[in-house]
Amino acid sequence: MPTPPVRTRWHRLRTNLVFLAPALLGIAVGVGWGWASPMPSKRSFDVTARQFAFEPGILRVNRGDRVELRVRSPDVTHGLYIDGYGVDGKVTPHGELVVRFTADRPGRFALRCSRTCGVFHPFMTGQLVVEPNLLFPGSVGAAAGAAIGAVVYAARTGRREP
Ligand SMILES: [Cu+2]
Repeated sequence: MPTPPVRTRWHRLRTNLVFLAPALLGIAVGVGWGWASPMPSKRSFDVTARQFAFEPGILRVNRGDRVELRVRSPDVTHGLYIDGYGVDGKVTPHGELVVRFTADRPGRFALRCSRTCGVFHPFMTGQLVVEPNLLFPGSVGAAAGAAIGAVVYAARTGRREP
């Protein structure tokens, strides 16, 4: 019976590769898919616009999210302008401005007050951060890749053994 240990080790390595290669490929495909078509979700923010800041000052969303901003002002009239998204609106004292848009472009975009609201008006800024959203599709891809690897492995061993 010729069963050298070298062959066993090679077989184990090859088994790992059968699992690992599709899993890595799955991650790559998942991340690529994440760039192309992120899973959208709805994100709502209550934003206070006051002299001379937005609260919260940084809004973090994932690419593809449907974003809803409910902006209120406790003092004077302010505006909300978002660079790169063509969003511009006015919020009157104790009024509410509702802005809806889809965060379809990843990156960092400046929020600015677009109505002169006092001496420090030019400093009334914030930031919209749109993350590329790669983690979820990447993990789905890895799971799918590992499943494919398991099926391939089962098919190969099933064929070899009588
Ligand atoms: Cu302002």
